[in-house]
Amino acid sequence: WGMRWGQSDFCPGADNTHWAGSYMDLGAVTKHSASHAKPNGLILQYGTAGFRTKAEHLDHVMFRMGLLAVLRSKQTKSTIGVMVTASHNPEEDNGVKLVDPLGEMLAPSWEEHATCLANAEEQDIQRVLIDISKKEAVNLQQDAFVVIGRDTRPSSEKLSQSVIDGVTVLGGQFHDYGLLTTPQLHYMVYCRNTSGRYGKATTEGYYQKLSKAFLELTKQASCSGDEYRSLKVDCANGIGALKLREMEHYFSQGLSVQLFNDGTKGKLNHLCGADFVKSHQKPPQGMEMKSNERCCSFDGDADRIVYYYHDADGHFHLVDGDKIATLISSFLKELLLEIGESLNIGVVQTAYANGSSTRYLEEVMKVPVYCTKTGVKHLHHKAQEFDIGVYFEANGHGTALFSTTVEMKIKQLAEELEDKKRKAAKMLENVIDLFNQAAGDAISDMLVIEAILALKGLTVQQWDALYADLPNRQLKVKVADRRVISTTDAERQAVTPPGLQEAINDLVKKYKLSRAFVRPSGTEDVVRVYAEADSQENADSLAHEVSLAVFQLAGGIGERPQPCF
Ligand code: NG1
Ligand code: ZN
Repeated sequence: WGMRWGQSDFCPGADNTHWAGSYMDLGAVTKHSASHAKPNGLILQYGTAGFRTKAEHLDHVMFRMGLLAVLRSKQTKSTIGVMVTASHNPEEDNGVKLVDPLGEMLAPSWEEHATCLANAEEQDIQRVLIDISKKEAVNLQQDAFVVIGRDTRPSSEKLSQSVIDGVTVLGGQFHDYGLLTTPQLHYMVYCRNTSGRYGKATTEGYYQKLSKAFLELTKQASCSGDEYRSLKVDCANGIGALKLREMEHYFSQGLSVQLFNDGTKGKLNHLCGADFVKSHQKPPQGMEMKSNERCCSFDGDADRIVYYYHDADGHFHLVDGDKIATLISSFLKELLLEIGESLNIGVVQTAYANGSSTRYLEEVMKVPVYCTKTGVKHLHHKAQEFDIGVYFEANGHGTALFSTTVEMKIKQLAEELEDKKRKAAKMLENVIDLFNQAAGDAISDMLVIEAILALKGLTVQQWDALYADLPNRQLKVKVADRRVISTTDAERQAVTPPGLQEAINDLVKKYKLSRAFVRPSGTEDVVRVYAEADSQENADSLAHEVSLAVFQLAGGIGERPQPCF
């Protein structure tokens, strides 16, 4: 829920100072904590992407997340990750999230501990640490290991030092990877906790694993010499630029990338990056686009990607996360058909998925589609239920997960089957290696997409033509307290405030092929409004009318929403 000012709800805890004091140097914690003091009255919540707010308010949170990471590491007897980033948010913001042992988002009960610890007053810190240790049966004698990564924000280096301070004061060991994309940090954590089976826990290991799989795949593409493949990449002036530059020569035989917004001039996420392109539905500044050229944008920490192009008439076409999911799942489905194994495949989306994509997946491709709440942890979790689970948010955050059974089966089949099937099984083996199964990853997704396009001989226009997106619009409304809006049915229905859902229903009825929903953002202090309809004009007007209903019924503040299109 981002940031509030006021009094924090007190997190209870018995006084066990004596017991814990023999394993934690609580005196040192208190002393160090004082140099990472919490601004008076500031209350933050561990939201869908950890803590996020203005960088200047985060020093105490970083220190405390260092402490928490040590406890989580002791409890899971595994390496825990801490990533310092605010993704697509403005450069002045920052954030922090913890990464669990298999590269996943932090478990929900620990999100609560994180919130509690972040909001504790100075004199309560010892007690909160002890309380968490007791509740979670943390063996304080256990060793702890934490790995840390950060994005390119000016504030990130100092903030990651505060994390390290927290880790060391509780006696934890650490490795600071320095600058990393968010998905690279997830990868490192996953590698370290699977004794290297997933890969080597270095950037070099990451580059090699992905590039090898990519080159194995693309060398099978039966395209002629004219198909020297190239792609323009808008790096949002972020970490993606640095890492793609480092990696580029590992895969350049299969793909040449041209980097824009590489951070040498522009400001992070400013008028560029995946979030800008998706929400404004226009190209980023600083990119030279020729007609029909394939282009893509990363976000500020390189865990999202969207594609786009200008057609011959100069019209802009966005190829978003939904179309990426469609391309990937149809490719995987075809491979499975060739291999002849009845493995189940499912696609996971959120309410933001374009209605056309859901219809196409279900009706044309006959792939089961599931809808979860916004936030990758929900999608990731659902995707784990399938042999092959493909999940994407419309904004371009997603990946594919393969169950251990699938991985083992495919490895076996790649050795055994007759020629054609073996080839398909080998291909799937490489596809599995190319995906970052710990988190959505712009670099990995980009290589997957490029490999599929090459193998299928598809242009970006042909890919885009799979189905036509329904025109849609996303808006934000400012309200006094966005918690007055609660939702159900994977956020597609508003339960409170009273009358809001009825109002939305009535508005939706006025338009054709229409749908609309509202939900409180988990990363910004706003209510998000989404609408789609048969034309852009209608989608815009429906979104505007729903915004007005939110403003009236959910305590809007500031100026009334204006029709701005
Ligand atoms: P919120 O602010 O809760 O809508 C946004 C994105 C999510 C997810 C998170 C984390 C939209 C509509 N929402 O969440 O999909 O990516 O940020 O970064 O794109
Ligand atoms: Zn991101």
